[in-house]
Amino acid sequence: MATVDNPDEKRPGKKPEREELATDQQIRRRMLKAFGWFGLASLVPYGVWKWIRSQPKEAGLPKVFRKVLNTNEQLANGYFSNAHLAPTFPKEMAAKNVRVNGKDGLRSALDKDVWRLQVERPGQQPLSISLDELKALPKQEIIFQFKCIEGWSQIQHWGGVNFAEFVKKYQLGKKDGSEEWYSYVGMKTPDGGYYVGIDTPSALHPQTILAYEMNDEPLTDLHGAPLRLIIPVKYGVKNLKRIGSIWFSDERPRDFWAERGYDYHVGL
Ligand SMILES: Nc1nc2c(c(=O)[nH]1)N[C@H]1C(S)=C(S)[C@@H](COP(=O)(O)O)O[C@H]1N2
Ligand SMILES: [Mo]
Repeated sequence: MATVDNPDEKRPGKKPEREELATDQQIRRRMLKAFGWFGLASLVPYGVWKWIRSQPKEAGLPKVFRKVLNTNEQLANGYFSNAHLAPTFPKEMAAKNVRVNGKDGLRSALDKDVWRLQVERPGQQPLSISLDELKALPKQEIIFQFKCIEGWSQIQHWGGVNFAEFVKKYQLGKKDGSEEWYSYVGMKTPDGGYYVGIDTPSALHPQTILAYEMNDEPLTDLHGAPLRLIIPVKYGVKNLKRIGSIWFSDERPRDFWAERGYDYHVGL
């Protein structure tokens, strides 16, 4: 979004609106920026990059990106959020007192010793993954401006596993025996009290992580311990805290705030 660098332009308390989206000129500029592959590639772990690039191509773009060009809604949301990198900041700029917002799905106690990430897979047994297994994957950190649609933003520092790396490691997201991706990822808290749906390209964006640390410490309960989603190309609402389960699907997953009138994609 044009407003990414200047959050003050956002109208506090209002829902994000389509007309904030780009002019033709901005679109052309962003296309250049977006598909300067070399630049983008340098930010993604090499193995993951090779894997995304090796996807079947349509008109010169890996299908997973091309797919989001196909409808206007996704042109407005997934496409740019996928290609555009959120600005990052030096560690010293990260907030020490990190805001807490939203306790849906967090109200019951959680036994972190028995917690495991459930991954539902069509036609297969669910996977059950421990935090230690996730921590064994390469750690990725990000310091970026977290934005809530209620009108506040804050520079925050998170660490965890790159989501695309996780998907690759556990061979998720593609339809059985094919190279075709499911369109969405769904996630919910263990008690089902909060849930989000995310278009696959945004989930595979190089800055999307499954976070288990904030400011170099394990997550606190109110920030989503033991594992939360950090997806800088989306507003706060999509950054689900306390992930219980994850699944890929072509059916648009239920989304807590979309059901309460917000735009489903709420991309930046
Ligand atoms: N489980 C759960 N995750 C959630 C929410 C929530 O209510 N429950 N609120 C969302 C909203 S609106 C925001 S802005 C961020 C806030 O994350 P924070 O509390 O770490 O600042 O969490 C998101 N994830
Ligand atoms: Mo929010």
